[in-house]
Amino acid sequence: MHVLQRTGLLVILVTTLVEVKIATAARPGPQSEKTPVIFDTDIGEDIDDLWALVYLLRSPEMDVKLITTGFTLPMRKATIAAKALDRIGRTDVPVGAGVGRRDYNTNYRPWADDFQRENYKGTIYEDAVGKLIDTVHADKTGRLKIVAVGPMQTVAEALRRDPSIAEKAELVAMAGRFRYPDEADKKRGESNVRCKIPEAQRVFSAPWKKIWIAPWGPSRRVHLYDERYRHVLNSDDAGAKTIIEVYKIWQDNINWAWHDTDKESSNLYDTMAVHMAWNTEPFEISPLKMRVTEEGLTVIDQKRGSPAHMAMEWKSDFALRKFKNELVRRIAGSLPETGVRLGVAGATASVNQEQARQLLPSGELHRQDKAWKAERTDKQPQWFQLELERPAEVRMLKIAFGFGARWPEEIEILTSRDGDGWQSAWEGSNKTKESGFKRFPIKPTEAKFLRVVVKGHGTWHSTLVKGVRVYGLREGG
Ligand SMILES: [Ca+2]
Repeated sequence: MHVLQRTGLLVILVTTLVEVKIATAARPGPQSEKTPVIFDTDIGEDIDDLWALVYLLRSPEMDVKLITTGFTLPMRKATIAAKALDRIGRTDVPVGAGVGRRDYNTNYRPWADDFQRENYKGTIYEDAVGKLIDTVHADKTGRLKIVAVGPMQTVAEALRRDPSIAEKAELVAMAGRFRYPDEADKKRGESNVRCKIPEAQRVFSAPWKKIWIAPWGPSRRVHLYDERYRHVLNSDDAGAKTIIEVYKIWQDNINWAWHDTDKESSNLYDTMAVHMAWNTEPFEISPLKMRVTEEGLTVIDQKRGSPAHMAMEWKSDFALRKFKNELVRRIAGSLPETGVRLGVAGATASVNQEQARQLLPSGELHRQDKAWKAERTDKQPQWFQLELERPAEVRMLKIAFGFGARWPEEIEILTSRDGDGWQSAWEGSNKTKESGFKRFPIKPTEAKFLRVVVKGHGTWHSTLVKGVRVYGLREGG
């Protein structure tokens, strides 16, 4: 059992270690160094905290100094975090039980109920608040971030005990809601803020070095429901397996949302805040001022609010997909490089359009006499074009050429989001004389349309295409 009270000795030890580390690792400069992080979570309520925790621990940009829990059953939640750390081999990260009511169940039950603190290899502090304060003051990098993804009682209590911590750390919070398409939504607000309103007011009015906010709207869009989810579901990775195991238990425990755990994740709000802590690139970030109202709503208030960097939206759907790829890669290992076969809705061509329309969308390997044919002409270039069922990140084409008088010597593959603007994704010569599908790996590109331009035929031969298949990562099952 490793429940430690704060002692002077420990503080001295931690400080000494930090100083030694700084002295030996000062060379590469601040950009190449890890960001120290305190992760404050209500793990045990929603399942997204567990995804966020695994993602955080798998992010080499971050150095997790402490995990603190809160909202309800803080010690039970600390043991949930500890069991997760044990499962993924990260018992080096200390956990602390923070502030919260004690008469409640967790939605992960009975997952951590049999967990023996006495046998736990790592450290669980009974006073997360004190440990949080110590950790902030022990930081010598000046880059410490508190990533808060639950109702903020523990952070608020730390500020009450020692208001000076705010000036030494940045706050990154999954919190708040700033857009209400529906009037009725206004009553609901966002739960991390609404559940503990005075605490949220205290946290957001404190003079943090910076405040970063991942609000409800864009964070709600983190949802896996395609081959990305299936990749996590089928992964042998200990982090992925732990997430899926608890996700199924969690789904059985809750009655406010239903997800088919064989097909999709729930909304992974908290993962956005973790991502924001090391990479703000995918977000539209507005420097605004915000405050928490008495009713627990978050509002933009340029006069009375606190300055915050608010990620009001993802820069693009592509930016969101890129983030999801990274999330999945870090949790479950690399996705299959070429993705899966994508549905083709239609085809057209510079010549023999009807032939292209009938033959190419199927992805079948057609007989030579059924192939799409370019014309025997010097008119260049000739092409066929595919329209995908929905936009996707395209990664590979397979094309089966037929035995024409000569093979097309040059091929260019172009991609387009709208069928108007085109960009080159692959260009080269096709020398092989294989009769089946030949692979053309292309740089991952978001596209709805693909055009294959065939060059090098002339009046004495034509290009024959017996089939074409497209591979990549798509949105949606
Ligand atoms: Ca949470």
